[in-house]
Amino acid sequence: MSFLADTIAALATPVGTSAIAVVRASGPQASALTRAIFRETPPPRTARHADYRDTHGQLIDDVLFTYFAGPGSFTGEDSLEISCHGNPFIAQKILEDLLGRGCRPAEGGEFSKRAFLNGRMDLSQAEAIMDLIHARSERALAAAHQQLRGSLERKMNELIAILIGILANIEAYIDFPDEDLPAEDRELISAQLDKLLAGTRQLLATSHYGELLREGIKTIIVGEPNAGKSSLLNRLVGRDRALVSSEPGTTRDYLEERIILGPHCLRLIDTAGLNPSPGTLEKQGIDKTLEQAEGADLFLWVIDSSRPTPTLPAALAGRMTAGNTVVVYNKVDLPPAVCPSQNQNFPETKISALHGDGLEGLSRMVINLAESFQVKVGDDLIAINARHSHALQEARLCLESAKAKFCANIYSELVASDLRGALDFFGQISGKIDNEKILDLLFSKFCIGK
Ligand SMILES: Nc1nc2c(ncn2[C@@H]2O[C@H](COP(=O)(O)OP(=O)(O)OP(=O)(O)O)[C@@H](O)[C@H]2O)c(=O)[nH]1
Ligand SMILES: [Mg+2]
Repeated sequence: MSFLADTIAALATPVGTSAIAVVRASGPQASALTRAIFRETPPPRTARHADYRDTHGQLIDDVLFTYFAGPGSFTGEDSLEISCHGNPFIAQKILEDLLGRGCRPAEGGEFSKRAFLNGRMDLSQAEAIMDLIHARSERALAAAHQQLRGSLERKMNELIAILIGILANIEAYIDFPDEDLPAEDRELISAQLDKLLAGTRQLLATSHYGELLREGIKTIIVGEPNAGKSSLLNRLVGRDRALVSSEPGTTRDYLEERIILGPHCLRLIDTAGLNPSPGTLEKQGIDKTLEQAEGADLFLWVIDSSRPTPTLPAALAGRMTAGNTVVVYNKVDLPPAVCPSQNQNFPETKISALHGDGLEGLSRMVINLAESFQVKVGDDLIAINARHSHALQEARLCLESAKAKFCANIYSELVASDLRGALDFFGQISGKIDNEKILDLLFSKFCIGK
């Protein structure tokens, strides 16, 4: 493949001033390059300290370099990694020198793409590398590590093995149309189809959790004006992010901040207070609150405990359940009004956003709710992404259609054709099908040098 005949080079660390910067090259010329620049090819995976001189003998920097021999390297090819001082000017000079010696600039994700093409990892593992780089929380990191170590790949292989077993069984009878499948085979195939569907649905059920891990749990702070919503946001964020004032209706437009709570990442959203008789501008703010509530995963309902308890608009209340809401009685430093419990089922807690009391209890409750969003597949923490979800939904449709046809005793050819469709969609997840488009789309999302 001519694509792999090139030796590619790129900066592997962000552009900017730092202690060190890493430039790397990968491809058939890596070994010759190492010898040409450093006058030796040391044993693989052994760091060496040396001067880096350009082709004119001009010193660029003293560097640490490591040579990696294919096929046991990250990309599966011979590679060279050079750690220089973290001055973007130095890193650029080294990169330019490598290009001058015959390397080509790497495209975004090209190192990982080569790792995939050289069979060093499947597509789900390549994606896990991207998840690893972008993980914002401990849990997201754990899921990325598990995927990188093949949790999703193993599950998919399991499903693919069952599917191929059924296909083999059915296709054996296609060549003999006069023969019916024996009753015991029909029962077995039916049970295996159910198992496949259950496995597919189980993976699909992790899709939303995957989104929460990658984007953060969308947590919306709601309540009546002046309840202390912005004060709570500021407490949780740890700085004065939102305007706070004794005047009701301070927050008009919603604002969002990411925070880490225990092992979770939250997209915390402060909203306009729900005033039952708002002015025009306030009304617009409230509409935005309701809009935000539509896609919210978690609600913090802030109530001013020194005032009579308000009720929530029905549109909002309809989205809130004991499984996604914490009722936060705020201003407990003030004498309490007589307010009955809002809902026996909602977890409740008391805080003073002004003085910072009760925040640990609130955090614990939020973490508990966030924990309950996690979906496990066996012992593995699997959280599929949008691409996997799309392929699995298509596979599920094929399997459902196959099952319906099989039960209705429709020609085996049609059942087999649906099953082959499902196999193709399953194959998309590992990338073990020939589809350039998927590859280009996926790896173009990586950064240069990865
Ligand atoms: N005593 C006391 N006052 C508080 C507490 N929390 C907030 N306040 C005060 O209540 C007032 C309103 O606080 P905000 O945080 O602006 O309330 P909000 O819910 O964001 O209000 P809107 O944006 O208008 O909907 C301010 O004067 C805060 O200082 C609390 O725990 N105790
Ligand atoms: Mg506010």
